[in-house]
Order: sequence, then structure tokens, then C-alpha cells
Amino acid sequence: ELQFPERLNCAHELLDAWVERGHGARLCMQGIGVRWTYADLLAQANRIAHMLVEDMGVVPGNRVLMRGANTPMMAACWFAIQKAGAIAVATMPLLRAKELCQVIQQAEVSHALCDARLAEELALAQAQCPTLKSVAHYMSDAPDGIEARAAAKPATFANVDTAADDCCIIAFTSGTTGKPKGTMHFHRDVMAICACWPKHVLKPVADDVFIGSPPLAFTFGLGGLVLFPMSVGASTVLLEKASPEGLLPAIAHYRATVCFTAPTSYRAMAPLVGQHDLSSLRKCVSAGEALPAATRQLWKDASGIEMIDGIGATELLHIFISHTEIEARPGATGKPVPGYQARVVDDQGRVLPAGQVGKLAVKGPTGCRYLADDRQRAYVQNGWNLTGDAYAMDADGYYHYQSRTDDMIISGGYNIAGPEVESALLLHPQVAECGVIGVADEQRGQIVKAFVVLRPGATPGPELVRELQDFVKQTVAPYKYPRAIEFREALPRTETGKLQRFRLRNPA
Ligand code: 3UK
Repeated sequence: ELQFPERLNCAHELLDAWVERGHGARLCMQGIGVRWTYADLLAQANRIAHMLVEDMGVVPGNRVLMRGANTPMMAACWFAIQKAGAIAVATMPLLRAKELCQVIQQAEVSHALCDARLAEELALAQAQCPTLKSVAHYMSDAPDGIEARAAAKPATFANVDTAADDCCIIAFTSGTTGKPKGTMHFHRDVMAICACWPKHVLKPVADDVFIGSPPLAFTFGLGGLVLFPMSVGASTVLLEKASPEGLLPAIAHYRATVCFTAPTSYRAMAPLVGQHDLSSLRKCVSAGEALPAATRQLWKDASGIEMIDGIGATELLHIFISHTEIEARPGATGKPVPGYQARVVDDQGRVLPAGQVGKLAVKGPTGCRYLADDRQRAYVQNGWNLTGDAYAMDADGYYHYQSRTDDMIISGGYNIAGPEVESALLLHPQVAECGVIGVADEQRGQIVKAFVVLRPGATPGPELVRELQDFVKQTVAPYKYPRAIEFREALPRTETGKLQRFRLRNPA
């Protein structure tokens, strides 16, 4: 059991405390044209906190929206919000006004801190959302910009004395289907995730340099690129654009040691590894969607590094099933992270024996709290969170991902997990990416259909379709082979790297 004092502010624990312990001169954050020590970040966060309270009128409990690409300034704003005892509501950079309005309304947002380069869409949203009374901009040299106003403030700030179970984050699920859902997390949850997965699985050290692609609005990115490095006094690199082509030279340039990105990004980077000096890299973390065995092997062959896979969720804040690089088992996500319990249950909530596919249920220190009650009742039962994933546990206690529960394909009476067929296709040398769904079929109810992106040089056509079908039949049970295959230039993905299966199902 993790124990936290009754009064706790996560900004103090992760930031002020390092400076108090004499670690202030150590490197903390880098970005384009920015190289901040812990003392630099603390001073900047303190100045912004003054601005929030004195100029914008933020009081404890206010919900403050953040909008921007990953930058050290965005991180400084996040800490300033925590220091002021307010609640950070980070949003994905690509959200449009309509989606921003949903977030503003659901989370009752009153203030916003916005990268000036993304101001327009937020201004459109503000015009429709009367609760949002005050917006300030950073990455701007305007006299009323955050930088200019913060520069006029003192570099010290008396943090608001928050309770360990005061809400400090409202995180929205990436919403691969339907409306985004808000989840609430407390100061102690932030410290709990630092005390679980990084401590037992990643095991970072103070000399590590973290880097990666997930947006800070995605809790995978917030944890991996800000909270975890700072929990051990390490440093982090925040990249505004972290496409696979951009991430590799950045790893070389910053001599990064720990990388966080999605499985597809590792897949896209693998063929380019030889062009860069990745000798600094020690650990590679994959999350956001299932890591196919073929991708694990591809990255290992290219970089020499065994990846660390982990399943996390916005609802639970971060990773709850994972493995160290030494315990990696191809095709398995791993075992429950110390501090968390997991089980596979049937529709009635009964625990299923090893080997059987059912619903994944998870219990731990960061249980889910939805903003909306109706979801809470359906997804959290007796403290067990249903993640919406179909899983099977093997005899050794490793958890094997199957699919999202509502993505299971039922064809000719068989249950077929799309990701298993994807994993088989990805073993084929000409397949760059793929997505597998069920499409309606009169005879079989559904048939398996694959959307395939080919590697450069491969020729699409009926011959390759047959070859891929035979290839799958030789790798998995033949009834799972894709009866339909369509070649595509690219697949629809979220900003968090997840395949949008609903967009493959309904192209409109
Ligand atoms: C899927 C995975 C198999 C799974 C997240 C790490 O992805 C994160 O949060 P989201 O709320 O989505 C959660 C859902 O994504 N998933 C994530 N990782 C894996 N499936 N293997 C994996 N390794 O369906 C899960 O229910 O966007 C990931 C840390 C923090 C996060 N928020």
C-alpha cells in the first residue's frame, strides 16, 4: 500500500523539492532554443503561477485548459496550475473548436493557457463558451503574452496547500469513438504512478535523458516525458514535432537514453535506424496500442534494444500491465505492475481460468473517476475498472491482448481478434502497416477484412492479395485469414497513435 501525507502538492514533490535538496543546477528540460535546469523551470513556473492568481484571477479548484504542442513552456504552465491549486485540463493540439467546446463545457473550464500559434481555434471556441472567461498566450512576444507578464513577477511562489486527494488533472480519453470522456485524478495519483511503473519496471536513473512523441495532453506523454523523469531528477526533451523521421535525429542530437512512443512509430523508425547514431539509447517504451511481435522483433534487429511494452489508460492515469526488458515475452503485454491487480472476467464478472479470453479488470491506487456518473457505474464495479479490452492470461501469469471488447470479429461462429490477424500480416516483409476489421457478410455474419499499407517497392494486386492470405493461413488458424484485402496509402490514426477502426468501418 502506498502512503501519502494528507497535504500534498505534486508540483512541490516533483519540482520544488529537487531545488530544496540542492539539485537546482541539474538539467531538467530541453526544447527548441530552451535548456532549463530544475531551478530555471521552478522560477518560470512560479512566475506563471503569480500571473495566474494575480492577473487572471485563478482560485483553487478552477479548471484551466492548456492547448499547445509539447514545449518546456507548456510544462511550466502545467506546474504553475498545480502550484495555484487549480486543475490542469490539457487538450490535444489538433482539436477543433467544436471539440474544444465539449471539453470546456464538460470540465467547466474557466481559464486557458494557449500556445499563440494555436490561438485561432480556441478563440472560436471561446466565442461559444461563456464559462471560459480568461485566455492567455505563450510562445508569443506580445506585451500581454505569458512570457512578458511572467517576467515581471517574483521567481518565488507560496504553493497552495492542497490535499493529497484534491483533483489536479482532468484528462480526456482520446475518444476513438464518440464523445471524449473526462476523468479526474488527484495529487496523490500523480505521485502514485511515479511510485509504481517507473520504480518497478522502467527503473530510470538521474542521468537519463527522456524523449518521445506522445502529446502532454495524453497521460502517456505527461507521465513519460514530464512526471517520470522529474520523479528521479533526470532530464527530458520536449519535441514539438516528433514524427518517426524527426524523433531519430533528435535522439542522436540530445543523446537521449529513454524513448517513449507508439508501436507504429517504432515500426516506421526501424528501417531508418542505420542513418543515425543511437548509441545513447538504453530503453524503449511502447504503449497506446498493442505491440505486435513482428514490430518488437523489427526494432530489436534494427536497434539491438528489447522494447518495454505496457498497457495504460487515461482512466487509470498510466501503465498497469507491463514487463521489464529482461522479462519481455513476444505477443504478451506483461504482468500487473506492482501496486496493481488484474483479472480476466466473464460478462457476469466471474474470474476466468488461465487461457480463456474475457474482459480485463484492473484495480490499483489510481482507480477511475469519470466526470459523468453513468460511465462510472458501467465501468467501475467493486473498485475493479473494466478497461474495455479483451485479454487472456497464460499459465505463467502473462496477459495477452486480444482486441477492444467491441472490436471482436464474429465470423462463421468464430470469435476472431483483429490484432492477431494484424500481427500475422505484419510478419510479411512487404507489409508496412495494417488494420483488420469485421465487415458485414450475409453468409458468415461478418468476414475479416484487412487494410494494408505496403512497403515502398511492393506491387499491390490480386497476386499479392493471394500471397498475403496464404501467408496468414500459415501463421494463425486458417479460418482467421482476411477474406478481403484492400491496399491503402495510409491508415487513419489518432494523435496518440491508435488505429481508428471505426473510420475503416464507416469511411464517411
Ligand atoms: C489500448 C493498449 C494493448 C487499450 C495510455 C499508456 O493508451 C493509453 O490511454 P487511452 O485512454 O487508451 C487506453 C486503451 O488503449 N492500449 C494502450 N496501451 C496498450 N492495448 N497493449 C498496450 N500496450 O485498449 C487501452 O484500454 O488513450 C497508455 C499510458 C497512459 C495512457 N493513457
